[in-house]
Amino acid sequence: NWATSHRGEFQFIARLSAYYTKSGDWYYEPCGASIISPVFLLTAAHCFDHQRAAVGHVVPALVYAYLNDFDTTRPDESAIVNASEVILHDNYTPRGQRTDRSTTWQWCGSPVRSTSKRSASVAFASTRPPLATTSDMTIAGWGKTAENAAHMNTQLFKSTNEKTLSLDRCKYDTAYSPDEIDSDAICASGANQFGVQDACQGDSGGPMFHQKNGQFAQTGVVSWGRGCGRASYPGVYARVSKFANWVVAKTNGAADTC
Ligand code: 4AZ
Repeated sequence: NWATSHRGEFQFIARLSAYYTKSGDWYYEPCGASIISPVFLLTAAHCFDHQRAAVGHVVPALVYAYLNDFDTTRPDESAIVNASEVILHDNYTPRGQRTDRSTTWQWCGSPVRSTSKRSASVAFASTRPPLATTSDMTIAGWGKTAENAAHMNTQLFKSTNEKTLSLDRCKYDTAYSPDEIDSDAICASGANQFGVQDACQGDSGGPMFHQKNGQFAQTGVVSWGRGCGRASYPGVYARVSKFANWVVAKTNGAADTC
């Protein structure tokens, strides 16, 4: 069920604010993220689509993360960090290049290196496999709670009992066409007797996770889906186990140096 979390329940979740200019106007793109080391956040590459220059890297000057945030109207100013580096996965293809499948290429996570050590005081989400030891996952974010909602939430919401689907089930037992779902994706459905709980716009980049031995382990990164909460279209997440080695390679050795 979608429900408000309580302050401090998921200390490894951060909220991203990315500001960018287009045709002289300023825009702002909200996303979720997870804290995976003292200085790295993991999020979805497509959160940086608009900042991706023709040469293929982003300008991180105006990327902020609110660590362990809860109420967006009352942020902890001391827990705001500025990204010093944004690392996009090489296999990531920005949306817009294939207009008919505009949302199917959003699955690669990107760690954001923070310039602050502030996050060392909060919990980390493990991205090491084995991860999907249970199909009972939780997602959390500030995104819309329904496809037709007008606004994002000001408080961090959570949906528990998200069930992961096998790759074959997602390919063949949903309304997606099989070639939309590749092995780097993991689908999850939050259908229950109350309806369907699903990630939605604004949740992108945030974690799908479960708790194991008192530790949060992250299995997915909110990526895309056809609409939100449609019974035949489960949420699609980046499959973290497929990127765990990449995350380690990109973050090792820099974890203690800001
Ligand atoms: C989005 O637009 C988005 N139902 C994220 C997740 C889902 C749909 C849309 C999954 O960021």
